[in-house]
Amino acid sequence: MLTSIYDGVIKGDLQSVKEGVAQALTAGYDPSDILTTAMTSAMEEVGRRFENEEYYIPEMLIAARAMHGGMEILRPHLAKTDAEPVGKVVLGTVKGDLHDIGKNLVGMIMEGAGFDVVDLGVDIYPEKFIEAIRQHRPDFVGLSALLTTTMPAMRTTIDKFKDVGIRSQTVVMVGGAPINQAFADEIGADIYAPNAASAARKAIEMLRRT
Ligand code: B12
Repeated sequence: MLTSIYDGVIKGDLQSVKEGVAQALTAGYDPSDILTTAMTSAMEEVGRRFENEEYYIPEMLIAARAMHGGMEILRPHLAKTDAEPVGKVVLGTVKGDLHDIGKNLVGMIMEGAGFDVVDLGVDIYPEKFIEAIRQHRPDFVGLSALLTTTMPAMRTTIDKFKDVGIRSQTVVMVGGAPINQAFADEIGADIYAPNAASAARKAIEMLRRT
């Protein structure tokens, strides 16, 4: 069953992914297993094919659309709804970058861990992050970047937080495939997490410490 979801994402077959996810949930598969074993691993394969020029932008786009369709069905199963929020996070993909699957996953997993999530979307300019921080007063601000060319926008965003005097009260988390701990340290981010589960875990650990 998970194989058919995996194949569906790779082929960009939205209908079969949606049906596959619904069936797997009914059959009692763990939602996070469906996500990692069948879906995110399929996106990795899509990336590999793109790199090898077996796939081009249209194939990547339809795979992403299929992934989104499946995630929408999984979302309520990953997210808890009843408990009081443990904290608040503002999330966005930085300026110039349109990739949102990873960021959405971080949002879903953090929601599941009890966070209130304000998702600003993609191509978010520093000014928009600043506006959201002032409005929502989050415990964490999560910046996502998937392109090496948009990694510098993370630094610019953090620098703008300093310029307007909100850096010290803002805990910045960064992530995305090209990001690592060394880069996070270099740009002065507070938390780096390589995946959605560790993002939620690290955020909770930090809240417990404060
Ligand atoms: C799908 C995809 C697209 C889709 C995006 C659809 C969408 N709605 O997101 C489309 C087709 C639009 C696209 C476009 C482009 N893409 Co693209 N894309 C991908 C692909 C195949 C998958 C990305 C993905 O969703 N991965 C799955 C998720 C689950 O993983 P993830 O994003 O890494 O997220 C996890 C962690 O990184 C982390 N994380 C992510 N964000 C955050 C945030 C925080 C705060 C934290 C703590 C953690 C965290 O947690 C996540 C979950 O565990 C990758 C290849 C790859 N393997 O990454 C290429 C890739 C990222 N794309 C690439 C390129 C080049 C492009 C384009 C420039 C192509 C072009 N010539 O037009 C454009 C750029 C458009 C733009 N301005 O952004 C390159 C980037 C190369 C580079 N060195 O920068 C890649 C690596 C492909 C490749 N191998 O060459 N792309």
